[in-house]
Amino acid sequence: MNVKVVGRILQANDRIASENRAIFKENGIYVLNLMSAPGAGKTSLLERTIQGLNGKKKIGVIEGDIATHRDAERIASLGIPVVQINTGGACHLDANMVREALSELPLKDIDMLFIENVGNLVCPAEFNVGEDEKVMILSIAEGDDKPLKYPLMFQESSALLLNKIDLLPYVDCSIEKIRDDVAGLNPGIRVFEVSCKTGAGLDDWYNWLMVKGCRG
Ligand SMILES: Nc1nc2c(ncn2[C@@H]2O[C@H](COP(=O)(O)OP(=O)(O)O)[C@@H](O)[C@H]2O)c(=O)[nH]1
Ligand SMILES: [Mg+2]
Repeated sequence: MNVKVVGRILQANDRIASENRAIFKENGIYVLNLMSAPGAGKTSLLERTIQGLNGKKKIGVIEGDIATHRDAERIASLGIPVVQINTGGACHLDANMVREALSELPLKDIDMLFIENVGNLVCPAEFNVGEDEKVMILSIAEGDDKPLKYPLMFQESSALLLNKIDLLPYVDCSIEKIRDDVAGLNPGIRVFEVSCKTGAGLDDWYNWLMVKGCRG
């Protein structure tokens, strides 16, 4: 019985996600669903990326959090159109929440939309919201056992940013182990080693985005 109920929820979500996808296509918007555990660096990456792309793409942002408008305020201070969704307890964004946020964004003036999902290593990967790509951040401070313990998100993502590499001297984390395990789960995934604090490694990420965004 439970299985049927969950099946129906996911089907309904997928239907709305397809409608979102049609809206994105109609407006020529390339969409990334950014996922990670809380604190891995999603908002920091967005701040860096907005500056790094330096107006080459017109960026919009949807912020998902259980509570507060703090992340939206960080993005708005950079002059970027942003909508905050507060899920009020839900551990992920779904397609319907994103649909409602779209009416608050100037869609005609956006060509790359980042959706910062709720911090959680499991649920966000189960709900499509109409994105072109799922992108994941794992900070090296979270430990190198995470890909095997939380495989779905790594399997669903087209890119993985290993963030906080400036902390490598201070934490026990093998980047080689992460790379090997992730390659086993998802051979096609693109891995970037970055620091949103120092800016290291981010140029490759910006280039990847520009290539993807032009195709999308
Ligand atoms: N040392 C270090 N700290 C970082 C880096 N990226 C983000 N942080 C810090 O990690 C914390 C969480 O970052 P935030 O972007 O808010 O993560 P989010 O919860 O995934 O959006 C903040 O205190 C950031 O300053 C990094 O590359 N290196
Ligand atoms: Mg955030």
